[in-house]
Amino acid sequence: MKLDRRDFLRYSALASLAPSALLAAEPHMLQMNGYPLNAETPLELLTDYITPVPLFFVRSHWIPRVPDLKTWRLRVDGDVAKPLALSLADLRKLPRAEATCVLQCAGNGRGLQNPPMPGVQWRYGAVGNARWSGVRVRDVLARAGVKSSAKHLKLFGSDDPPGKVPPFHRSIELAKAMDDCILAFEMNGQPLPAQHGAPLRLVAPGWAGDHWMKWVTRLTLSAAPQTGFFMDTAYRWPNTPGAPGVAFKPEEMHPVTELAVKSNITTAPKQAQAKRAYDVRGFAFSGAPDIAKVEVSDDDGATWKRAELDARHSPHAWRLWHFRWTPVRAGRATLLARATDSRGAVQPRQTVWNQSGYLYNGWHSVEVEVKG
Ligand SMILES: Nc1nc2c(c(=O)[nH]1)N[C@H]1C(S)=C(S)[C@@H](COP(=O)(O)O)O[C@H]1N2
Ligand SMILES: [Mo]
Repeated sequence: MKLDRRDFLRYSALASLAPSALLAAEPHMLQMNGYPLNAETPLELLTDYITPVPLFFVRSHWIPRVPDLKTWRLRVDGDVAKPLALSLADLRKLPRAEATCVLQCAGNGRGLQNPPMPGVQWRYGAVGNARWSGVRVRDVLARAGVKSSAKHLKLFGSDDPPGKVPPFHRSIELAKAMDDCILAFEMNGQPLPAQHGAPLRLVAPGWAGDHWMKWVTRLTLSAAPQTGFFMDTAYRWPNTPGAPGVAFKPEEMHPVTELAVKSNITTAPKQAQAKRAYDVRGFAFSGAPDIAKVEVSDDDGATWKRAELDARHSPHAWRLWHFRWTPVRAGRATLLARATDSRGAVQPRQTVWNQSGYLYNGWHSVEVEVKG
């Protein structure tokens, strides 16, 4: 889908509105609940290499409190030689860094899990691929002087939940933060929109969305990870997953980090004529830096044919793919897609069930009515 003038005007208007206006979903988005704004993209609209901002999913635990740029500073403290308070202008003086990569909510696909579990019932569209620009975490931290005791980077945003509800306080392993994480102030070449974390958010290429702190106000270096609900209870994955329905205690689990290899079909005919060729399209991504292949099956996975991968790519971006499909006979056909990543991980038929429904990546199927 191309961004037309109306979309553009709507986006510019949205970007300049007060935070309370951010509670309204874009007209084509699928709003998941009443409070706050959680909206996923209809899968059939995720056909662009760069997902336009008006189509990009939004996941916010609480009503955002977008910082006032005049007074906003990025504070850096904890196990550092020199605590910092940087304005956006200060950050802009550092070397620019850019990454085109996938942002996917850990819970994308939760609504497809069986047996089901509570939580936002995301289906396919809590994912997008964007061009993020800003500065490297490593360049910011170098200015503060990281002490050798520091092993984790705690991140704080300006959003503040009501009453005794736990705040969205998180930390990320310092090694990952120093490797390839970016503090982004632009998305797709525009100032970072308020709903996506203005003025500054973390970009953690290849890692699930819970690490991508929005509205960042403070970074604290420490020897131990962050504690609290969003570290100790939420966003954890069983050390040894059990059968569907089996739940584990937090200490039998570890934090969700890398995304799982996954492919979705965005474009396929609803009805087809036997022996005619049709376009089937989709995207594929993984926690690994690239996708090695995507295959399509129309015989329940007995045989697979390779799809063609689009040339556009950078580490942890998604790969668009397409496949020319010719149904051989009349009847109901089921198209399946499965991806293999650059480390050899293959998308499984069935996702690994887990009690919070994270990282759903079972084979995606699409039904087609074929006429003779
Ligand atoms: N401060 C803050 N950052 C946050 C969140 C939040 O609720 N508060 N949600 C996280 C989750 S779970 C996801 S999936 C991504 C979603 O980013 P998006 O809304 O830009 O798509 O932001 C992450 N960063
Ligand atoms: Mo998420």
